[in-house]
Amino acid sequence: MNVNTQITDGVLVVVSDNPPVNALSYAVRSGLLAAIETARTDPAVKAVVIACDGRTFHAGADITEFGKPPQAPSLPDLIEEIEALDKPVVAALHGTTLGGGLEVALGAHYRIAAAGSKLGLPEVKLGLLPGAGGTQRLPRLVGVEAALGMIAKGDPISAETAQDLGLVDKLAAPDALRDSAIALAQEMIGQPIPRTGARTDKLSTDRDAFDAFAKANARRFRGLEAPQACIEAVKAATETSLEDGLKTERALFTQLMTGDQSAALRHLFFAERAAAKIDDVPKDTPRIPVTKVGVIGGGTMGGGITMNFLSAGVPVTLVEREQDALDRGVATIRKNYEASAAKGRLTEQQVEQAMALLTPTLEMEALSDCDLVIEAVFELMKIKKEVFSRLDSIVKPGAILATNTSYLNVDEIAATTSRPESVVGLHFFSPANIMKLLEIVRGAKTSDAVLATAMDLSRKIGKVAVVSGVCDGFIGNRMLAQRQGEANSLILEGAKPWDVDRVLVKFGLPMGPFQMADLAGLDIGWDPDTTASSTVREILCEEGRRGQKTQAGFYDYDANRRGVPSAHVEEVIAQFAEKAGYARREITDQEILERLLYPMVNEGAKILDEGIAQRASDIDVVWVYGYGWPSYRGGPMFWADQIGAKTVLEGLERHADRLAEGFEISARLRQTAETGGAFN
Ligand code: 3H9
Repeated sequence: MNVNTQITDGVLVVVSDNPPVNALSYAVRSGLLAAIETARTDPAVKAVVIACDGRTFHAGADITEFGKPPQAPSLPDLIEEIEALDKPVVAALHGTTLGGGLEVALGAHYRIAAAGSKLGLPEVKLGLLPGAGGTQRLPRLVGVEAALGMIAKGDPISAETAQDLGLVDKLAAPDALRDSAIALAQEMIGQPIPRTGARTDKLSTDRDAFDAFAKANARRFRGLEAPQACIEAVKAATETSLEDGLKTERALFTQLMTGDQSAALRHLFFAERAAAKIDDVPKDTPRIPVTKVGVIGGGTMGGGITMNFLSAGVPVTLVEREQDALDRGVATIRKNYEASAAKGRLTEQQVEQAMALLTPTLEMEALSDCDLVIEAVFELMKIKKEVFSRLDSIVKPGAILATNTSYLNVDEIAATTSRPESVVGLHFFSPANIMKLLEIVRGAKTSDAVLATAMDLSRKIGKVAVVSGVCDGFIGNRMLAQRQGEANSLILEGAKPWDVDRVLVKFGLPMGPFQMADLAGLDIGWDPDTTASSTVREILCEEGRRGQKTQAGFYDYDANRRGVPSAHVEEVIAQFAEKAGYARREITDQEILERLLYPMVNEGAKILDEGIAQRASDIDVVWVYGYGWPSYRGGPMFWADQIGAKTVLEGLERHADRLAEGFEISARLRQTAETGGAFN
C-alpha cells in the first residue's frame, strides 16, 4: 500500500509512502483519489491532512512514467478533486516539495511546512512546465512576479521565503509537523474554504512584465523552449478564467513533453544519477574517511580545487615551492571568496570561516597526515612522477593520492609509488571552483575503496562525477581533440575562424574553438625556443598574438575583451594554407557542423568500445557539465541518437577525404548505424 489513511478526531490523515522521493506514480495518485473519495462520502470525516512518510513530501510526478501511455487518474484531475472538496484540506510539507508535489499542495486549502524544508516547481529544468495547475494556481497565491521566477527558472525556495510570499500559511518544527497539520485542520472545520483557484486578487500585473522578465533572463534562457512556454502559461492566468488557463497550460505541457528538448533534459536527469554508479564497485564498499586534504600547486587550478574543499568545510594544506607563488595563490583564493561576498552569495563570516581552514606551506612534509592529496602541478610526466614518488615517501599509508592531470597516463604515474591502489585521477575543469564536472580517472590498480570515496567526495563538494578509464585525454579532452583537429583543418580549407565559432554558438555551445583558444591563451604548450611557424597558432604566438590577455589572438580585442574578426589573421591563414597546398573553397555551415561534431561522436563510440566510459550517458554528462554542450541537446551521444547513427556514419563517409589523417570509423558506430540502434 502506497497510501494509508486513518481518522484522528474527525481528521482523515492521508499518508503516502513511496520511497525514495514519494513521486506521484499511478499507485499513489489512485490511493490519494480513493482517500479524497472517502473524505467526501464519510460523515465521520470533517477535515483532511495530506502528508508523506520518508524523507520528503511528494517531489513531483513520477518521471519514469513520462513518455508512456497515461493512466487515470491524472494528476490534474486528482488536484481538481482535492480543491473541490467541501471539507478543509491541509497539506503537510517536509523535505523537498517539488513539481507535482507542490501542485498537490496548491490544490489543498492550507499549507503548513516544516521549517528548513524546500518548495519549488523545477519542471522547467526537465524542459517542461508545471502541468497540473501550477502555472495557474501559484500566481494566484504569490503574485505574478514571484510565480514567474519560480516557474520559469525552477529554483526552489525555502519554507521561510514561501511563508513570506503567502505560499505557506504556517511553519512547524519538523518533528511537530503532522500534529500541527492535524490541529490546523481541526481549527478550520466549519470555516469558509479558501480555494486557490478561485482567487484573483494577486493576478493583476503590468502588461509589459512578461516581456521584461524574458529580456532580463535572456542569457539564462538562450536556446531553451520551456521558459518561454512557462511565461505564456503564467500570462494566461492573468488573462483568462482558471478553466481556460488550465487548458492553455495543458496544451503547452503536451507540446513540450513530446518535444526533443524535454527528452534531452529528462535523459540528462537520469544520466547524471546513473553516472554516480560504478557498475563493478559494490554499494557497501568501505569508504576512506577524509577529514584533511592536501593540494600541491597554488596556481589557478590548485587554488580552485582548494576552494571546493574549504567551501565544504574540509581543512586544506596548500603546498607551493616559492613563497611568492604561495602568497599569490592564497591572495587569489581570498579575492575569489570576497568577490562572492560582494555579490551577496557569501557572508563575510563565511569567507573568514573558509579561509581559516587553509594552511599554506612550502613544506611537502606538511602533507604527511592528509587523507587525500591532490597534485595540480605542471602538466609534464617527468614532474608528475617526481611529485608522486616524493608523496609516496611522505604521506601516511592508506591515504588517497590524486593527480589532476588532464591527459597523462595515470597508471604510469601510479607506478612510481609503492601503492598504485591508492592512486586515482581527479580531473577538475577550469575554473575548478565553479565547473560542475569531475572526471574520476580509474587506474588499472585503483582500489574500490578509493573510487567509492572519490565518488562520495565529489558529491560533498557539489560536483557531478563521471568515471573514466585511462587513455590520452580521458573522455572529454580525447573527444575535444577530434573537434579541434577538424576546426584547424576547416580554417585552412577556407572557413573563417569566426564562421567556425558562429556555427557552434548557434548550435548552443557558449563559444567556439577559436574563441576558447583565445580565452585560454594561445601560448599554452607553446615553446618560444622551439617554435618554427609550423602551425597558424605558432605563427600567431610568434607575432605576440597570444589571445585575450594580449588583446590579440585569432580575434582582435577591445578594452572590454570583445573580440572582432581580424583581417590580419585572415591573411596569415590564407598564406599558410597556400604554402601548405590547400585549395581554398566556400564551406557551408552544415559542413562545418558535421565536420566538428560527427568525429566527436565517432570518438565517443570508440571510448565505449574500449570500456573507457561505462555508458553512453556518462559521455553526455561529461560534455554537458564540462564543455558547455547545450543541455537541451542532451550530450553528443544522445544528440547522435536523435539524429540517428546512420546520419552520422553517412556524414563521416561523405567527408572521408577531408578528415584528419588516420581517421577511422568506429566499429560501434557502424554497427549502431546498420542495426538502427542507439548509443543510449
Ligand atoms: C512534474 O512534477 C510534472 C508535473 O508538473 C505535471 C505532471 C502532469 N520521479 O536525486 P536523487 C529518483 S515533473 C521518479 O539521487 P537526492 C532518482 O532518479 C517532476 N524518480 O536524490 C533517484 O533514483 P536512483 C518535477 C525520481 O536526495 C532517486 O529518486 N520534480 C524522481 O539527491 C533519488 O534521487 C522534479 O523535477 C521523480 N520525480 O535529491 C524533482 N525524483 O536512486 C526531481 C527523483 O535509482 N528530483 N527520482 O538513481 C530531484 O530534484 C531530486 O531527486 C530530489 C532528491 C531533490 C527530490
